[in-house]
Amino acid sequence: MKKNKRGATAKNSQSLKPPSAQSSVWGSWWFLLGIVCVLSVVVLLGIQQFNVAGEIPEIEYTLVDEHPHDDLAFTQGLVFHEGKLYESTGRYGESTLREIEIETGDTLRRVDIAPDLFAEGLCLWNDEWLQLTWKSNTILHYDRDTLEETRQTSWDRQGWGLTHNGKELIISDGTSRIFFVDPTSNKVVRKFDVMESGRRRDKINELEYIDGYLYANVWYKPYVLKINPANGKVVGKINLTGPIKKMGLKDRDAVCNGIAYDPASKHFYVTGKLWPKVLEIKLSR
Ligand SMILES: [Ca+2]
Repeated sequence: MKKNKRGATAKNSQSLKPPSAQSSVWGSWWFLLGIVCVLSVVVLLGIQQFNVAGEIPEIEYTLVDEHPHDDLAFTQGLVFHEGKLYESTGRYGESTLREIEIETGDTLRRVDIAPDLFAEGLCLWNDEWLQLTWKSNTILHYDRDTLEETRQTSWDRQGWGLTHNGKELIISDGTSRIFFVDPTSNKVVRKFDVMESGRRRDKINELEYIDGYLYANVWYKPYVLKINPANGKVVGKINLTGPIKKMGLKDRDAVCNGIAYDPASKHFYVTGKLWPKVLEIKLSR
């Protein structure tokens, strides 16, 4: 029998293996299982790391003060100049340019705009206020001191947000695209797409250029983006969800759309369409 069993080694070798050989087979399985587990952990950690790298860091801020704001103002642009706020409000038949006293929210001066124009972004360029219009391919120009309309120039896209970097006008048109524009010809000098975690971020709205960065509202989003103007990448986000909730806004259109900056105090003034308040905030960095 012994001999016969040994003679059948080719077919029954498994059962005839000594215990040490069988345990080495099981050992191989455990070894393979171990490798699979280690690889899984490595892959999971990699995915987690990718997510962390892809997240846009929130910029911490302090709410310094809150000021009254006309809750009928459909804010499209906001600028700080010599201790006052200048605001562009939109909608057909309601569009205005306003000079606002910050502490009271009172409108000190107001220019009513032709009812067929829907006003949008606002900036102060040298001795002129420039005000975009939404779909009229028109930029309105006003005397800086008297607020009298002096002329109109053309812009061949939709107008949403407007600011400048001291050299070029910077315009958003409701897409992810930002246009750097020669202020004498209104010709596009360069452009980029705003990129958030590797994806295009569209509906870029009100703008403000501050200390080498572009800050932007996004239509229907409760935050301000901080954008690197060299490449369009979003590098930070000011989350206004907390103060917005406290205001108890009811209107769906009451969204963030005003960014102004006082370079002396380094305070931001942020508001939105139909908001009852202008928030004065200071960033922690
Ligand atoms: Ca602005």
